[in-house]
Amino acid sequence: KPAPAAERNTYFITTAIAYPNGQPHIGHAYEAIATDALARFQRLDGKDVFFLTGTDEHGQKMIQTAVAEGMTAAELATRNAGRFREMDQRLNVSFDRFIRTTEPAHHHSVQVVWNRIQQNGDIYIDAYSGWYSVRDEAYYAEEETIVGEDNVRRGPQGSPVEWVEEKSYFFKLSVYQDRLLALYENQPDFIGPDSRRNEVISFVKGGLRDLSISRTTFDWGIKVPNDPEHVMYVWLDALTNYITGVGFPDESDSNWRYWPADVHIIGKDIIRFHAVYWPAFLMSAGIPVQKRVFAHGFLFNRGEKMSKSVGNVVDPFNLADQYGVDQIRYFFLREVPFGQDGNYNHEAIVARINADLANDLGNLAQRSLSMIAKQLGGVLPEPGEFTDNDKAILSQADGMLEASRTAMATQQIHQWLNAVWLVVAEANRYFAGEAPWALAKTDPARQKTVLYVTAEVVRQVAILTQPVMPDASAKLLDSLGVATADRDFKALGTRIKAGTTLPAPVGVFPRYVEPKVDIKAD
Ligand code: ME8
Repeated sequence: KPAPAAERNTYFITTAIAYPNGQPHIGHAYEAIATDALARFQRLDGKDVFFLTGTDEHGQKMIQTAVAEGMTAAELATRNAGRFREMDQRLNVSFDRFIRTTEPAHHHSVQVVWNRIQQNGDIYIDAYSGWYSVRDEAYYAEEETIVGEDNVRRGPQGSPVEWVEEKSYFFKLSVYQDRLLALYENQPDFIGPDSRRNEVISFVKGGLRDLSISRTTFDWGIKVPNDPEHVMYVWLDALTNYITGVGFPDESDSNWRYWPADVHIIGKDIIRFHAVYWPAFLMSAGIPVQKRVFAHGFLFNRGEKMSKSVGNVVDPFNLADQYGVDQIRYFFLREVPFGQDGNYNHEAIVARINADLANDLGNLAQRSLSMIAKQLGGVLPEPGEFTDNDKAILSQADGMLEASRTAMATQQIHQWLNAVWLVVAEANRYFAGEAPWALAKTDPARQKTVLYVTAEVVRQVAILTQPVMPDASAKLLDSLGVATADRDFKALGTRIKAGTTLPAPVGVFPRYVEPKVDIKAD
């Protein structure tokens, strides 16, 4: 039995595992970036972090696409899983393990889960007849579907459903209703944000039907033990990745110490699977349930201009090429309150890059560091006695860590960035008010103090922005002469070292300039 988190100091965080039936899109990129920022934050804060991501490769949707593309499901999965991994690498996503549900170890893990659920008396055989959405890989009750004007019956997410009738094993989900409600009651932070929690509670209160957990009309999946005519329902298979990824069923695996997961980061469309089915499966199999599920919102590209003028920038690789990796990471996490839907367009991205990064943070760093380079021989000056203004800005900088921790403990990523940029704005006011450029002649000692204080605030900001902009923050810390060992959050409790010779300052946050369009004369 794993020790409580307080003793363990572990932090296990996951993304959903994507269906590799197509190329990764901006929604996948968003989830990967956000989860990465959360993982990096906890690592810098001294936690022993395990970050799991991967691909969900079985199910009917995969076969349908494979057939349409004239390849096998296995070939399709392999081709696209590689692309998802490349996307993570391109976006600087620091996963510890990339799991594919076609791995033999995962097949074994899911079969062990099945056997345990069966031994617990929660599986019976019957026939399913009802609605199924291949796009969502979900069964829906009749009353959850509606027939639209186009005469197509659709599920609650708007995807078409089809009638399915086949022999199937069932999981006794109905008997878990009270235990699930007790879980939500006793662990009030089990589901975030609150709006999703309420949605789940009312779904469960409405009564749970037993869940069909096997299919017999296709064979692309994990075989049911002792009944190879059946493959398991893809969601039972997929959800189990979260424990396979840390060693299950080998509970002596050193990674098993990470379970239960601290948080599963997912999109709002799959909350039911994570907050209802998954804990019920775990309870039945006698495995501790995860601590929390957090559902982010959906991204929409509303700016018509974006796709027309600059091509298909919805592709995450193109976005990274056009704007820069750190820039898009910053944009999405700052712009969209985590947990809510968000819009993005070219103008909004450019505005964030130029205002927040180039102007506010970039100029502050560039102006103070180039003054140190040009007027103080590139040596970080020794400060004199601090004035009230110095003390005020330093104490605001010192307050960022707690504000950030509080925000990140509940995945309020945007609030962490807000807290940091409030200090950046304040530091710009401080810098402008103290006017160190004018002090070179009138009061050189005071100029040194102001530049020291500014460099210290920039150091703290750069340490705290590493989770969102790993490369740019590292460059900033390089230009401040901060050693690699002094870049975690513990180093926020110290002050920057005076007397260090700094490297020549380099611009870290270029302004976004519209590419020139050639206008042909003819
Ligand atoms: O759901 N904006 O896979 P998936 C934001 N295999 N997030 C989005 C999005 C958008 N426009 N579109 C999708 C699956 N997502 C299952 C998960 S987990 C055991 C199995 C999110 O490829 C979506 O909400 O359809 C989900 O969290 C993730 O991308 C993968 O979606």
